[in-house]
Amino acid sequence: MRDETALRAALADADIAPQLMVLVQLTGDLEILDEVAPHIHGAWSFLESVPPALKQKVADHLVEALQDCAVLDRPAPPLPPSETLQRMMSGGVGQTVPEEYIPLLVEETRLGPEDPRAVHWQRDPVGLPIQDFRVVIIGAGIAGLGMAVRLKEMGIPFTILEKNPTVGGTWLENQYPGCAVDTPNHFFSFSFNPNNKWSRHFSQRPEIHRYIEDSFDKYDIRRHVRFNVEVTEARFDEAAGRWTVALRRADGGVESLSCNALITAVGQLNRPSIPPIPGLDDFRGPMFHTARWDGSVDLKGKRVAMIGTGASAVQTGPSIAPEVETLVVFQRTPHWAMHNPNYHKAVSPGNFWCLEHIPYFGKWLRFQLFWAGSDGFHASLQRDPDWSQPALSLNEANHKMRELITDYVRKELDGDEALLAKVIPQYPPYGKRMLRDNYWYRMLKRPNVVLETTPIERITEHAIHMRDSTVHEVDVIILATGFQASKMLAPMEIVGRGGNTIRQAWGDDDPRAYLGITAPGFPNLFMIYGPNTNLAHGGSIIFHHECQVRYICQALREMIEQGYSTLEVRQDIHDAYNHLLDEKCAGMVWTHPGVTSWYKNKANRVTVTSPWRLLDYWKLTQHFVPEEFRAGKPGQAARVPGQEREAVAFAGQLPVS
Ligand code: NA7
Repeated sequence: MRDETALRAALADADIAPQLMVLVQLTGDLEILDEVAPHIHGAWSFLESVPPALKQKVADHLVEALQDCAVLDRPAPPLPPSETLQRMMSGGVGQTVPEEYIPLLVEETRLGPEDPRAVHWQRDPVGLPIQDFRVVIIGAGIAGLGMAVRLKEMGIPFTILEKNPTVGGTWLENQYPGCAVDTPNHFFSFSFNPNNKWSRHFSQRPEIHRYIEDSFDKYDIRRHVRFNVEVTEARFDEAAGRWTVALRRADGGVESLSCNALITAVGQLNRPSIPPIPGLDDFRGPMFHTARWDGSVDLKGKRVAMIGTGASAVQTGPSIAPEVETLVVFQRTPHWAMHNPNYHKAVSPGNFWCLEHIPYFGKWLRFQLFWAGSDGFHASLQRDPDWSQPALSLNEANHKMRELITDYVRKELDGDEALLAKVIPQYPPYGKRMLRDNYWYRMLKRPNVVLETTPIERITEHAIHMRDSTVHEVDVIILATGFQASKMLAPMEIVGRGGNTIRQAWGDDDPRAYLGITAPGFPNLFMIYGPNTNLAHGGSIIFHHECQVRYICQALREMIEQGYSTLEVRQDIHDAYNHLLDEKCAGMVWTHPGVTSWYKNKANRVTVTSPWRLLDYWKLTQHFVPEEFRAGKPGQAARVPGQEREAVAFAGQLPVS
């Protein structure tokens, strides 16, 4: 290390766990691991009580190790054996990291020298008809970007169709004040493109959007995107094994494209849900949805109404409350919101420096955050049939969480029990999406903020009328009312084999797919962020996208290498998977009686959210299994590759945790 002073200053300020991990990795010194580990009580950086003298010892040893590396010009040390890694990881997060997670963690953090999520050709690509294969991706958000990067690596030609004038998807469209990520940023980023420059642990929208834009440029994907074109219809021609994609240009003109494989990367949360409140259209003042924020409306000094108290509302409300004259929040059902001490914090200068200059620091930080926010809560979201308070919670751990959050909220509300009773849900924590407290409760205590919990009766030209005859005169209405999540792929008309449409297959709001990626009747169609792939217990949606992208790349590889013109998941495989999925959801918090959320459809079926642990889904999508599909070659009927097998014993394959 050239600049020891800067290094020492950074280490004095940086998180101890990643420092320790780097040290152990560089030196193999497990003694210091054993010395420090007992003082680490959890994966979040604030859950350690390492004595200053011990921190200094770690720093001194690390300075020495880094100097040795630099002086000896040593190559990166080989990956420690799995047992050592497990010991290191467990020590680093103060919990036992089960052995089964190690391969996933090594992959997610890219601790090894390879890029394990890259899909390589199994046959010599020279001579394969790769250039004749055309892929269309719909959507230039995070999912479309991740897909494009991998297709590019494989040399498969593709075009991205994007309805917006630029990239970013949900991070472009949601421009409401306070919009931010609530997954820790250092793992809310592609595993192949980590970002050392996040300014905050949970960054604001502009920074995330910039990351997406930079990634499009870094991988030179932008030139593959056609902007301002909205896909209206996609129709499959079985004989040709191709999709014809109809699109509408901004000038109103229409055209069509043909491709072998169609990949939807349109997100789940981009069609605003406008509440059917009587009189909504009669309102004379500005009224807009959070995802269609009207920046031309100056809220300063205005009487503002905000309908909804979900994730968008808890970010918007505290951001506008200080400037508006009054803010009336209309809560239909309260949400649970957790406190995280890092939520509003900037990344410390020490961490920032170490991320930039110390090899592996970022990888170990990513590991730590992944562990902090992944499968830890999954077990506590399962219903205990013998639990004594089933209306309020699911099991002992879930009940403890209820009590912890309630205590926290009580403090935030200065012991205002009347307000507390209004904001603490009657359903178990995690029944709806768990929010991060963005000073929401403090906001409710402001003199210019009113929490209204009576149902809305109707809206008139200048006011919102409540069922108890209260009238709130307002100047502006903000609809923080969420999205039509279950109406997946709408409003596109997707016409599959035999002229059947996706709406016929799914109805208005009952989407199903195998692994959330592919559906029978729709050959050569793959979805990213499809049915039951949203994450609600933890994790980063980018992680899930990467799982899906790898799987899709393997499917396309199979098509190209085997010369298949069609690839369609078997109905029995799809049905068995969905049966298991429904069974799994039935025991989980989202189906708790009395909870409504965007995770479910009108029939109370969970359509959006995944019931699997991240580990399970990672395993399920790790290897494309050709026998689960029917494949067709030009001029031949589709069949199951290899021998004709009946339904594979799926229950045995699916990890049911
Ligand atoms: P959400 O989480 O779906 O929240 C929508 C909110 O709007 C929620 O509080 C709803 O109450 C409320 N709502 C919806 N319709 C009405 C009507 N008709 N009357 C009163 N209140 C209503 O959407 P967000 O945009 O906040 O977050 C969506 C996701 O985007 C988020 O989880 C992140 O993943 C990103 P309810 O709870 O249904 O009683």
